[in-house]
Amino acid sequence: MPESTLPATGNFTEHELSFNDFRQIIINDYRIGFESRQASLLGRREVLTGKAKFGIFGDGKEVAQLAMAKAFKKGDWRAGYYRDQTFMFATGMSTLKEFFAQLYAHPDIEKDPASAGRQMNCHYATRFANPDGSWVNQAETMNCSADISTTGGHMPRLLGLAYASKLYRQNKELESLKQFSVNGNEVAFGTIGNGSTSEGIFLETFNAAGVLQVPMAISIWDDAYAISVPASLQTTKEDISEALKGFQREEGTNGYEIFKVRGWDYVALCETYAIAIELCRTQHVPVLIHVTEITQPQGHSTSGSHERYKPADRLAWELEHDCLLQMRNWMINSAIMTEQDLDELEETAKKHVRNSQREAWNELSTEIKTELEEAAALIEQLAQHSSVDELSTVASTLRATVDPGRREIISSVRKALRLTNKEDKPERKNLTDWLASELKENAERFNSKLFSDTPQSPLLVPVVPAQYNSDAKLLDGREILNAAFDAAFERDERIVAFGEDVGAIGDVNQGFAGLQAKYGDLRITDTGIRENTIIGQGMGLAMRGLKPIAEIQYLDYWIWAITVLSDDLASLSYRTRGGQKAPLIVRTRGHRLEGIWHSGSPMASLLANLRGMHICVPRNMTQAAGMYNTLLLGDEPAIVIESLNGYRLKEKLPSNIGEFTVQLGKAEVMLQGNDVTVISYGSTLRIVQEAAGELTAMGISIEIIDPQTLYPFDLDKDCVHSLQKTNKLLVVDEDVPGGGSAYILQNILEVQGGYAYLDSAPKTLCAKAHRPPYGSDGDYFTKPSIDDIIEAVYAMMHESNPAKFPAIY
Ligand SMILES: Cc1ncc(C[n+]2csc(CCOP(=O)(O)OP(=O)(O)O)c2C)c(N)n1
Ligand SMILES: [Mg+2]
Repeated sequence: MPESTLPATGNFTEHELSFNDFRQIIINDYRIGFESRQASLLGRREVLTGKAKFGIFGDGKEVAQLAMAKAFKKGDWRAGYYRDQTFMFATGMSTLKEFFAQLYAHPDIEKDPASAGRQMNCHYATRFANPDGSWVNQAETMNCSADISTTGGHMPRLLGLAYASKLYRQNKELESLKQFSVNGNEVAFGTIGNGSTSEGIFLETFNAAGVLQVPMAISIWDDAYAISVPASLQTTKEDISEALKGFQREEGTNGYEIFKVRGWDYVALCETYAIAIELCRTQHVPVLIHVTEITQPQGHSTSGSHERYKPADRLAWELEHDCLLQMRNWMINSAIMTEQDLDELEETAKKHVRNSQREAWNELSTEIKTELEEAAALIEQLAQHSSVDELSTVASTLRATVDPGRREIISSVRKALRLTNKEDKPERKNLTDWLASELKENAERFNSKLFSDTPQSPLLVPVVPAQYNSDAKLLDGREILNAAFDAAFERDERIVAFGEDVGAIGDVNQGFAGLQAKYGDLRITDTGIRENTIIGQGMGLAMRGLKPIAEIQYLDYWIWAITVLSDDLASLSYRTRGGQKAPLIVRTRGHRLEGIWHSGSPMASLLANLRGMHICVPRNMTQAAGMYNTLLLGDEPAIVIESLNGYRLKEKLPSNIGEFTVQLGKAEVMLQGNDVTVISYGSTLRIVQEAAGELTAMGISIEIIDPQTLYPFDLDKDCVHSLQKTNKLLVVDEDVPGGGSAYILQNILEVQGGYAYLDSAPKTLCAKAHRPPYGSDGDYFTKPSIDDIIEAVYAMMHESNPAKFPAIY
């Protein structure tokens, strides 16, 4: 068979092979491995000569990845890290040219489909979300979830990707969703470096998969180092599979099948992967493949050299045990190829890699040259009609730039426009027009797709108001939620909910009470205490077409899931420029109750770390229910923070509990008033409403606005409309001073332009800077109380009219 007609990697197990077929598969593998190595070598050179910013490569891992690729099938998933280029080439999920396009940060999804130049090199992803919000047929494609740079941070997502196969296999109601799964036969392949197995998140994932028995195959590339730190300082017994032996399944127990194999032994690797993945795929037993004796020929990355920390004998050993060298020798010894033929193959491969690199570079530099030419010409034309001499220098400096980027072009144009801001010339107008259009394109290139922004965005979900029968039942807040969840589970079999105590007892506040009995434990499920992997579990399911609600038991524990929520989930759309999505709904409860870790309202931490997720702060459970209904119809991730002290308050049950929606970003004016605009949300909103009564008695009328969602914030600018009337602003929340309230102020004063309507200083009323102490007295002296609110509003009135409102104290 000629090489060009071969699949990326042939498979030894699929059919009867002649010796020649067998030989060709091996030769093809070697070629892919060798090309990959050349890409690493060339990639490093491109960084050292300044054409790329940073390089981290998969040299030394080639042979193991060729073996792994053989076991990887359509429908399967990868969640890995920056060493996996050979695997990506071998499966056809990436190409050499794309490898270089990413290295050069080409901001075009056609050139770098993984990240459109947004991620460092060797950060892989396939595109499975279409621009119209639909999914690709994942059962027909090989799938790679988008890499992140934080080592180990992808493990929880891996768990979720594997868990989806379990649900698709075991929950027969999902059988029709063929574009996501064929009977749960898909394996989720994970890769991780030996050093990163020291992360808690690895061990958390490892344990969870052992409990859940999901088709998850973790490969550990063990080069005995993590940058400069050796295994002796990383891993108990200096051997991770030895340390994890207790997870080995035994007769009658769950657990793992653990394999150990050397990274330069092609035959053993191929056998191991074939056996391990078959078991994993057919029986849903998680497997660990510990690949030892891996080398790193060029050292960790372009940031330093490994000669600094690896002893001479280790360096010599690495040279000798280079996996490609070992494979090469084996091929010669087994008469698969002669040395001379191998030399030839290698020469051709080198040229091919070089050509791919050049093409990738030229494609980017041609685009940039065109833009540079346009910009320089426009500046020169302006220079001809301008009295500013420096302009021609701006143009000539731009033309002389070595390896220019868009930064230099745009910066030169802006400089030219600054220099000529007193001149009103048509040539200047041409330049400003050109800049405006380039800025628009660059915003698309570098700043777009924080959210999926498809026609399925939750912001576009039609508004269906809650309706009430005349005899609407008055229920506890938790019962309202329970009714909404019941309706949701009834109408959409893709919805699942899980978390600590969510299953059997229906969560600690009983929002899911009775629903496990009704819908089964595959849909409403208890988990271990493992916040990061609860989120990862949800993220993986959401990527595979399910509609998960993952619960973090208390808002204070969000910090235990911050790794996955912030690094992975919130950045997913941005880092793939919309190529992937995970519409996970995170459910939690927070604000005031009792105790330092059960009364937190750390909103600023969420607002800072979760850009890319919607942040919903419903004032009661009806609003929460409407938000869930909205989010379940949309395709973007969100967190909903229910008010801890609201579950037993009475609310009227809407007659359309399963259908009504709450619009995200729509503030609600809770009370009309003229004197002070008070913005609040969640638990404090109710206290503000209570305070309004006493304030009325004091002759003060407040306007109360509930933004309902902090992200997005008040898209119709109702807050500033209110300020136009009252000219006074008070923001009340339970976060620390300068926390969530600062965010709200920034939105109203700066984004909405509210500063123009103020006739006194805007005020915030927040909790104290420390965490809330246990007990009602602790709450009173720490969080904003009704007295605090009344007095804060009164003080503003006193300031503007002391005669009418004399000081209280
Ligand atoms: C959470 C996190 N901590 C630290 C780093 C910095 N860092 C990047 S790679 C690396 C070493 C990883 O070693 P290992 O897991 O053995 O993988 P290898 O690079 O050796 O293949 C470190 C510490 C990071 N990227 N993320
Ligand atoms: Mg390592």
